[in-house]
Amino acid sequence: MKENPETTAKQAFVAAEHCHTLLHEVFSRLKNRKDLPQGPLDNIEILCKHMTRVRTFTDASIPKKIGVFGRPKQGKSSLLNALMGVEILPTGRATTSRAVIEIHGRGTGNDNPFEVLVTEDDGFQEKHFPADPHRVLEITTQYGAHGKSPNQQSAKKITVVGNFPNSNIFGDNAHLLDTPGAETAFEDLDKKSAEDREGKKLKEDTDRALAMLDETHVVLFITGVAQLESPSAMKFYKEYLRIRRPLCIVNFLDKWCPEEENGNTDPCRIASKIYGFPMDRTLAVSSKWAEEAKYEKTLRDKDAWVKSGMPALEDVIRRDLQTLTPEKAIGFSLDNLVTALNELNQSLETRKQYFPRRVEVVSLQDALAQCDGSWALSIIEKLTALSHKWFL
Ligand SMILES: Nc1nc2c(ncn2[C@@H]2O[C@H](COP(=O)(O)OP(=O)(O)OP(=O)(O)O)[C@@H](O)[C@H]2O)c(=O)[nH]1
Ligand SMILES: [Mg+2]
Repeated sequence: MKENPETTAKQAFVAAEHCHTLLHEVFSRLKNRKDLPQGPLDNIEILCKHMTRVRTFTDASIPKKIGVFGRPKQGKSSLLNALMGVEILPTGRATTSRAVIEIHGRGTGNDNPFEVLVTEDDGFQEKHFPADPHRVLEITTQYGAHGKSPNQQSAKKITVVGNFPNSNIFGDNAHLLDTPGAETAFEDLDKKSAEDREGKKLKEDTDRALAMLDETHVVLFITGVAQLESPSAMKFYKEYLRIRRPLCIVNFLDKWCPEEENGNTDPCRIASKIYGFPMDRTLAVSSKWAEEAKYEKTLRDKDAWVKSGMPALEDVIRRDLQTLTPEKAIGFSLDNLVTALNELNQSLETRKQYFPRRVEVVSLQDALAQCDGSWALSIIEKLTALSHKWFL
């Protein structure tokens, strides 16, 4: 008899809990060892954090949030407009995004107009039904940006719900988050005392930024090619983002001048060196080229779109969204755990102290045995092979 999908999802979720326990126990045994190389320890911590996020999806209807973080004016809103395939977020040199803007895609076949929910600073909420994207942009500019005109009103959060036929991201039940330059809050907080008024405001901004980070499942960290060495961005990345395994995006590719960079044609390589970004998670894009290639799929210049880096970015985002499901996350975590344990560069006897314990492995295998699907069987086989090594 075929299992009901809800039971199957629950069983996969239980297996994810056991996998998280296994990772957490390994990390607890390792974390205070100063004599071990930091890289593999960091990677195991990242896997634990990843599993924490996977465990928030207790139900398939819970959306996955993709958030863009970076210094002001690095092109966060422009990048999101390109990923959505429509210009509904305020961008520009003069305006600064102020409110958090969350965008929900409705999925195909639903032609209802946009809905925009504005939550003002005092908690008051109002709903708008703009007829077209241009009207949405007017609303997000009026409430979500400041610096352009004295008529602008402030809002804490804006939620836009709509149809995004030019986007390849929303199909995975994802929400997008545009965040005001979060890391400046951390930088300035260092300088200001939390006692004075401005300090209090910054403390609020910082707390909000951290809360936003905690509810973001796929973190995009964006920096312009000209700002690669910004100290506040580096600090923010190292302290808060690195552990969340972000996708690192180097924007303004159209401004990259290889002649000025000793002929180096790859800004990702430089960014990766400066920050320690993993190369396989670093991408260069130009939101300007994406806009020039045209957002509308039917009008799009395909070569120019590829050159802008957007299709490659869409692919890795979708891949990351996949790794948030227990089915993918468990296999992915175990593979990476094995790599990290091998990288400890210790003798087998020393490494054995950190290997998963038999009880942790058996609990995970038992939970996987209850799951329906070839994915679970292949992980059970993998674990059996590993057990021969771990428990000899
Ligand atoms: N040449 C070029 N300009 C870009 C690119 N991306 C963004 N811009 C421009 O840079 C300016 C800032 O872009 P935004 O998207 O508003 O940046 P932001 O990070 O959202 O800014 P804040 O919300 O104020 O923090 C705008 O004038 C954009 O048109 C790019 O890839 N190339
Ligand atoms: Mg912005």
